[in-house]
Order: sequence, then C-alpha cells, then structure tokens
Amino acid sequence: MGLIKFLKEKFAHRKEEKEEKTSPAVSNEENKTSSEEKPGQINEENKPLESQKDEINTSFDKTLDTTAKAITPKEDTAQVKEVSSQPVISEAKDKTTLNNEAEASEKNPEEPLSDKEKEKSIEDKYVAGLDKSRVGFTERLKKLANSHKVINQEYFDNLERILIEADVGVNLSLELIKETSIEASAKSITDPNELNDLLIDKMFVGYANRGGSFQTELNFAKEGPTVVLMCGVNGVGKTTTVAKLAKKYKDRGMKVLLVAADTFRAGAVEQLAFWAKKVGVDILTRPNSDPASLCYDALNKAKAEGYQLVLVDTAGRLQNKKGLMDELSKIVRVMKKIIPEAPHESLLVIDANTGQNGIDQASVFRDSVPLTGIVITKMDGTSKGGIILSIRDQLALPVKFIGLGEKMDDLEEFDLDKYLYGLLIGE
Ligand SMILES: Nc1nc2c(ncn2[C@@H]2O[C@H](COP(=O)(O)OP(=O)(O)OP(=O)(O)O)[C@@H](O)[C@H]2O)c(=O)[nH]1
Ligand SMILES: [Mg+2]
Repeated sequence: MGLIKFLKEKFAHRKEEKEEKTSPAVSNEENKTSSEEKPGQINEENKPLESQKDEINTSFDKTLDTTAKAITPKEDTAQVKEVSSQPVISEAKDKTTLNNEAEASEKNPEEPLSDKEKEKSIEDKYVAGLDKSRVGFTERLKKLANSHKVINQEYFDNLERILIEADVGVNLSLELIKETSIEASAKSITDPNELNDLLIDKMFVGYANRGGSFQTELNFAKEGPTVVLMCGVNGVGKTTTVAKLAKKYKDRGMKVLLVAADTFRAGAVEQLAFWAKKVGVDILTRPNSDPASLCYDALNKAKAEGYQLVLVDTAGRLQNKKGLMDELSKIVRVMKKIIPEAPHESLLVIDANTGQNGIDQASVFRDSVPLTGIVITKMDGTSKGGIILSIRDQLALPVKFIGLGEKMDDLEEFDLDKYLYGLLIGE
C-alpha cells in the first residue's frame, strides 16, 4: 500500500469527525465509505509499512511512565530561585515582548483534555504548523500534475525544483528524482499523479532506511538526573525550547531544574528566569560567570536535591567562533565529572527557516559536542518542511522535537506519521 493511502486510513478519524460536525443528521455508519477505512485497523496489505514504522515511531509515553514510576517526586518544587540581583532587560527581548509571548502561551483554563482530545490537539498542531510547507510542497506537486498530461523531462525538472525549494536538499532531491524516474519507466507509469505518489513513497522509505538512530524519545538516565544540553546558533529558539520542554515534563510530574548557562548575552538570564517563573520550575543562575562552572554546580545540586530533569540553556554561538565552540566542549567535560553519562542528550536547535545552512551548523557543532538529536523550531513559519528529510539524509541524527508555534504548548515530540500527514494531506 502506498504512503498516501496508509496516511488517509490512519487518520481517517479526522475526516469522519469533520463530516460528523458538518452533517450531524447523518449517522456514523453512513459516513464511513467502507469498513477498511476504520482508524487503527491494519490489513495484511499494509503490514510491511507498519513494520518499517515500528522502528521510527516512539514509545515515548511508555518510557515516561516507566521513568515516572522509577523516580518518586519528593515535593512540589514550583518555586523560582533567582540568584540574579539586578535584573537587566535585554535590548533584544524586553519585558513587553516576553509578556506577549507568555500571554500567547497562557494555559487554557478549561477542563483537562482526555487522551483522545490530546491526540487530536497534537494532530491539529501538526496540520496547522505545516500549513505553509503543505502549500509550498504538496499543493505545488498537485498543480504540476494537473498541468501535465504526460511525464517528460520538463516535468522532472519542475519536480526537482519543487523538492529543492522545499529544502529536501540538492543531493537527496536528485537521488529521489532518479530513483522515481527509473521505477516509473519500469512500471510504465504515465499518470503524473501516480508518479507523484511514487516519489512520496520513496521519500518515506528513504527516511526509514537511512542509517543512524531513529530514537525520538529522550534518553532518560537509568537513575539520577537526566541532563539535556541545548545548543545552537543565535536566535534559533533554544531558550524558548528549554521553557517548552520544562513545561512538558513538569506537566508529566517531573522535578525540573533549568540552568541559565547563557551567561554571555545581556538579558538572557532574565529571559530564562521569566519562563521558569511562568512555568513554575526551579532555575539556577549566576550572571557573568563561567558557564562550565555553573553547570558543575547545577549537576551537583540536581543530584543532591533529587531533580529528575536538568535543562541547560546555552548562549547562541556562530559555528565559526572557535572560543565559543570550545566552551561547549568544556561544559560537556565538566558535566562528566559529576555524572559520567551526562549530558544524556545534546540537542542542536535548528531554525527551519535557515534551511540547508542548518545542516552545515550541525556538522560543525558535532565536532565540539556529541550531538544526540535535533530540535527543529519555527516550522510553522516556513514552507521548507522538507528540511526534516534532509537532516535525516545528511546527518543521520533523529529529529526529537518540532516547534510548531510560539506558544508554550507548541512543541511536540517528532512523529513521522503526523508530520507526513500534515505535510501531504492536512485536513
Ligand atoms: N513561530 C515560532 N517561533 C518560535 C518557535 N520557537 C521559538 N520561536 C521564537 O523565536 C524567537 C527567538 O527565540 P529564543 O528562544 O530567544 O532563541 P535563542 O536561540 O535562545 O536565542 P539566543 O539566546 O539569542 O541565541 C522568540 O521570539 C521565540 O518566540 C517556534 O517553534 N515557532
Ligand atoms: Mg537564548
């Protein structure tokens, strides 16, 4: 079974719900086109695809359940320990901006969502967050197919342009086109729509078959604190991601410590302290100090006080600034003195808008920090959704989280099916 068909079946509940809403008089049974379209039902035909996906899909909730049981939170830790005495308001981020961002992320005061509602809201975020990418990629593919009766060289040239402009990457785009054209001629495919479906299947199979880790869940420590180091170039969304992760895991019952290791940029500490207060987690700060020594103290504190998750925000640094890159290696070295396995995750944050430059950033950061995964931010603001494939292709690193908006709840664990659904179908 092709990918598009698989996705339509997997997410059929969305269509059914939509139809129920628009025509309430029509019964559920009448709404279903066939019994095969029931969500979650796997027939013999789609088993191979399912087994490929097993490798990719996360068992994140399960991992968290186990982790949460293994470590018993001691007490409510929703208090902020701000060490900074003289708050300095950043030029880049004044209080009004921060308050606006916070307002945008205010918690919905309504009843807690059921599991089904939560799942639906995550799907909605993927669909909305990938809006621009869908228009830039899928809609263009459809238009191209509709404007051509036959597949010719000009068709393939256009296809190539669409892939490259969606940031799939030049090499991967060329490879995909080549493989698709060979298979299309072997199968005597002449319908452009059919060819597009074949291309999409190849993109997905390629993603699944690349080497490297597929693990999208955080690598939690077996015991003691799990340390996550966040790094990346300036302004990509590191601090916001730290705040979003803090909220996510606090909501799941974990005792979280934020470490303001961006002691470089004026106002960075205050920005993180603001979020710590808003989210209700503890923070360790020491403006103008050495970030490595702050991390040393933070890990000691985390061990002594039973923190389960330590999220370390670092300063934005250009990959060509050797001094700053060395500082990152030093942070990692020092952490290991306290917790030999730390950092359990070193996540590189990449702004989806930066496209292929993000790939270059990763290959340089890798020399200083043993990167374990990628966070893609600002996916909602770009039409370059193909960057995910490019990262997988060139870095063989898993995308662990995806930023789909500015609100605190707009960070999701990366889920390939939801991503593909948002990118390719999105209803
Ligand atoms: N639309 C959108 N905006 C985001 C997302 N993630 C972060 N941002 C915005 O990006 C801007 C920069 O975010 P920061 O978290 O300050 O970035 P940073 O990497 O910590 O920046 P430096 O510390 O200066 O290097 C903020 O306005 C965020 O609200 C996202 O997923 N979507
Ligand atoms: Mg920052």
